[in-house]
Amino acid sequence: MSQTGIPCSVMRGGTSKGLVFSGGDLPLDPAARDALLLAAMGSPDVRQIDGMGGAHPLTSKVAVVSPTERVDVDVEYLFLQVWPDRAEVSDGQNCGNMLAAVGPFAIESGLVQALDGVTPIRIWMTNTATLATAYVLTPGGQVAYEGDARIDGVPGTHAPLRIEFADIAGSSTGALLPTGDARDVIDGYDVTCIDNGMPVVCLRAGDFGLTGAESPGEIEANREVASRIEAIRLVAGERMNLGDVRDRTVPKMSLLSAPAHGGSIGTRTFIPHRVHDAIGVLGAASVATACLLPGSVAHDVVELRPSGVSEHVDVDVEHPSGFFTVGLDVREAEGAISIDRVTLLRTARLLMRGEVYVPSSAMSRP
Ligand code: NQM
Repeated sequence: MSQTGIPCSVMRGGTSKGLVFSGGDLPLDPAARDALLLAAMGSPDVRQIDGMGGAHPLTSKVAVVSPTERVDVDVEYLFLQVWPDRAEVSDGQNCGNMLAAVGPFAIESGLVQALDGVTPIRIWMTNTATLATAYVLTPGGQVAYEGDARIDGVPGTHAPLRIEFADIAGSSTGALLPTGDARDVIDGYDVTCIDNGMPVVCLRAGDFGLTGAESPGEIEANREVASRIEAIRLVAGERMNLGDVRDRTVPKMSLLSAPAHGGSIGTRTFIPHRVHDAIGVLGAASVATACLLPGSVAHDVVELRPSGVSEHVDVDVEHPSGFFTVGLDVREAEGAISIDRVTLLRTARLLMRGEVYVPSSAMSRP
C-alpha cells in the first residue's frame, strides 16, 4: 500500500501539542480533510499507536493556518479536535493553547513577515469568529523559542508569547451568560453557565464530595461523579444554546474550590470527559470572568487580592499542575460588568517539521 506525505509541523502550543498545517496543504472538502487527519493521528484507537496522536485529547490536536482576505487580520486559524478513541474530528470548539503555536508557525511558513523585535500577529479564530493578537518574540526577524518564561504544566522556560483577546464574550453561545442568569440550578446543583471565549459550566467541587485537591486521575476514576457531571452537562448544553452536546466537546465542566496555594480559585476541569492536567486558555478566561460576577458559583469561593473589582484584575486560576494567570480589563456600567480585554502568557515551540504520512487510501476517503 502506498503512502502520501503531507507537509506539516509538530508544535507545542501552551500545554497542548499537535499537528499544524498550512490550509493549502489539506483537502478543501471537510469530510476528506477529516479522514486524512484521523489517519495522520492514528484515530480511532485509545493508544493512537499508528499515528502522531498522543492518546489524550490534549495531545491529539490540529491547527490549520491560512492566509486571509479579511482586513485588519494577518492569518486565519481553524482548530480541529481529533478524538483519540473515536473516528471523529470536531470543529465545534476553539483552543487557546494551540493558538499559541499559530503566530510562530505563520512566520516560519512565510505567511507573515517578522519584524525585528516583537511581531504582533492578528489571528482570526474561525471556530468562534473572534480575534486574538499574539505577540511573537522575533529578534533579528527570527522566531525566538528560548527564553525565561515559565508556564505551569510545561517543564523548563521558553520565550514569552503574550496573547490578547478582545470581545470574546458569547463566542459559541451568543452571550456571556447564555442562560441569562449568573446562577442556575440543574439536577439540584448550583451552576454558572458562562462563555467568555469557551462555554464552561462552573460547579462547586464540594457539592460532589470533592475537596478540589484531587488529581485528574482520581476524579476520572470516580465514575459516579463523572456520570452526574455528564448528566448536568447535557442539560446545560441545551440551556446554553449549544443543542444536544452528547457528541460535542463543549461545554467544559469546571469544579471550583477555594484556592489552596495562594491563588484566586481552585479548578479541576472536565474537557468534557477527561480531566485537564491544567486548564484550557479560553476555559480559564471564562472561569476567571465568572469570578468577577456577583451571584456566580465562582464568586462564592474566589479570593481576589487585592479584593474587589477594579479596571484591571489578575485572576490566578489554580489547576492540577500549578497556576494560570488571566488578566481581565473590566468595565462596569449600570451595575453590570463586561470584560473588554483578556491577556495571558503562553509559550510555544516548533518540535518538528516535515511530512506526515497517511495511507493513500485515506486520501481518497470518504
Ligand atoms: O480552552 C483543552 C487545551 C484545551 C482548550 C480543552 C484550550 C482553551 O488546553 O482555550 O486551550 O478544554 O479542550 O488545549
